[in-house]
Amino acid sequence: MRIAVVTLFPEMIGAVLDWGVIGRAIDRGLLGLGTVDPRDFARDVHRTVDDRPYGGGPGMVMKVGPLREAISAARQAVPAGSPVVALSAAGRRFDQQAARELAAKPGLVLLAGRYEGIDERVIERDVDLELSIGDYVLSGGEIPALAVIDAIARLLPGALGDPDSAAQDSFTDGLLDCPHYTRPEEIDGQRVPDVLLGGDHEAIRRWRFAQALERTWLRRPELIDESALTEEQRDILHELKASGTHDS
Ligand code: 9D3
Repeated sequence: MRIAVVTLFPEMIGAVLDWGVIGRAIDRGLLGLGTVDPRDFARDVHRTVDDRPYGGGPGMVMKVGPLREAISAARQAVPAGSPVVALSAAGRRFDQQAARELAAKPGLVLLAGRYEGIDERVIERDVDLELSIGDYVLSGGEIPALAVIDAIARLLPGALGDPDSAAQDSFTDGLLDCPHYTRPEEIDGQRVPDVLLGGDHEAIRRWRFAQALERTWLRRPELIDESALTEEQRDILHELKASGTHDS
């Protein structure tokens, strides 16, 4: 997959993505990443990329001219059929389902806005989809673009070094993670749960699933889709709901 990010702060993108899973995906050639800076398409002496909003009010708006030219350049850098996705606080919420859908595309143009926003005519004509990463106010689209790239890159086949990691993710897909422990077995009276020390892999599998389900039920009950659970999993959920010992 090839991703081109349109941004006034290209250094923000490279600085984060050279590391870890994404850096490896780039090294392995699974992911190609570039940036296009609208300022490089501004022709005036001040290289202006923003202007005052019609109708007045605070802040500035990203101008159509340099932004459109930057988007065109970005489109040339990705395969045909790659959608243009704007990061916007007013967009549809980005979630794991959206990550899976975007990971199946041949490429993406990600448009990270600054200032109060982007001239609406760019959104109307040049943008296929607007995405938000959550209901809080950030100062621009670069951090959301990084979040979207990270979520997509780790879904690319071969991106996770250990093929088991990818399979593990689907095991508790849509649930919160179970607790994790490593050595030592005991610190200041805090012990690793006995089941994890026993080597009964079926018991461990069931314990981890029950933990994930219990946490999800307590913290994010709206994530649980009972119809997507197996009969064994539904039984664990019903025991959990009946027991009422909800103290974790
Ligand atoms: C205080 C400014 N707001 C007035 C109602 C509008 C606003 C403009 C620009 C809010 C945020 C931004 C910059 N944010 C993004 O570009 C952004 C974002 C976000 O702020 N939160 C969650 N997801 C995203 S995606 C892009």
